[in-house]
Amino acid sequence: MGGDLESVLEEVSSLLYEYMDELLPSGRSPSEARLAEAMRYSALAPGKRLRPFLTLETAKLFGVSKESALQAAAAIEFVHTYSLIHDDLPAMDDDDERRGQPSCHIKFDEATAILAGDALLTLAFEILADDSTHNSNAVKVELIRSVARASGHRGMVGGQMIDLRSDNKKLSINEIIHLQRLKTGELFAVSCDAGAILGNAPPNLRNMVKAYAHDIGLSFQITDDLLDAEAANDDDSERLHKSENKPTFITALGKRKAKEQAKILSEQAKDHLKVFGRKADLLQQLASYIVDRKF
Ligand code: GRG
Repeated sequence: MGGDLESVLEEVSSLLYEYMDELLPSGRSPSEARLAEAMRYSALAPGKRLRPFLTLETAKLFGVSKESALQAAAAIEFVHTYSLIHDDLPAMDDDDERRGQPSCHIKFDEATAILAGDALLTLAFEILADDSTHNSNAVKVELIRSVARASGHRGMVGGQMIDLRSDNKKLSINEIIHLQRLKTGELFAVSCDAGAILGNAPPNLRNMVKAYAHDIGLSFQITDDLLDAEAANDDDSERLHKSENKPTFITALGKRKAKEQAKILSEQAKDHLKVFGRKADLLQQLASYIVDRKF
């Protein structure tokens, strides 16, 4: 990984921590204390903050103000955090650990985890609609529409539904691509699109950053499947969960081809950014980082 990218990802993490800390409820009143504590526990836990990084970097390509970009970045990270909290619940993936700590429903309880997820999702849209996100209502409506679409039945929730129904099934490679494009790809795509929307980018450039995001989204997922497969060999308990019965890129392609495909997608992603020249250097580096990562 390039030194530049490593330090920028660290900067994004601390910037986001402070920004989200301000946006999250303080929980000072006793009636909201438990819900606020659960929201803060999950949202402020150490994630990689890849989606905020994508929003902040694409926003730079289109001359968006830092405040607008941070508003969108924090909102999308809250949507992502809600999805992780709900994904860990016993009714879904049933995971006891997340981001190196007990999952929200283990630390609190299931009802609190469901409500903390719901509250983070709705807080995200309150943030996007805020005056400080953009001075044009038309821009805000387009942003809200795009984030809602990427999160809902045509995006992440739809992908999760297909995933839950695919246990013990043999899916074709195209079906796996479709599932993953919805489950993780659409949120990656809107993380980039948000920067373009806020910067009133022309449709061709919006499409370029979305195409980049879709390619890195798939290469991210293939790498995730490879890391899961390696964890199964190494007995890495946090990663070693119920992936055995799931159709993955590894079950469809085998390890060698999956690795090749992740690299091809990463190179393809970089090609989409050529039009932006050196301004997109960090986004280019991220495409490589995603396939080379070890966690
Ligand atoms: C419950 C509506 C709903 C959706 C859940 C995102 C998701 C859909 C489930 C997460 C399960 C999972 C491990 C998916 C694989 C890829 C992925 C999204 C991993 C988590 O994202 P990272 O690695 O997480 O960016 P951090 O913690 O770094 O933010």
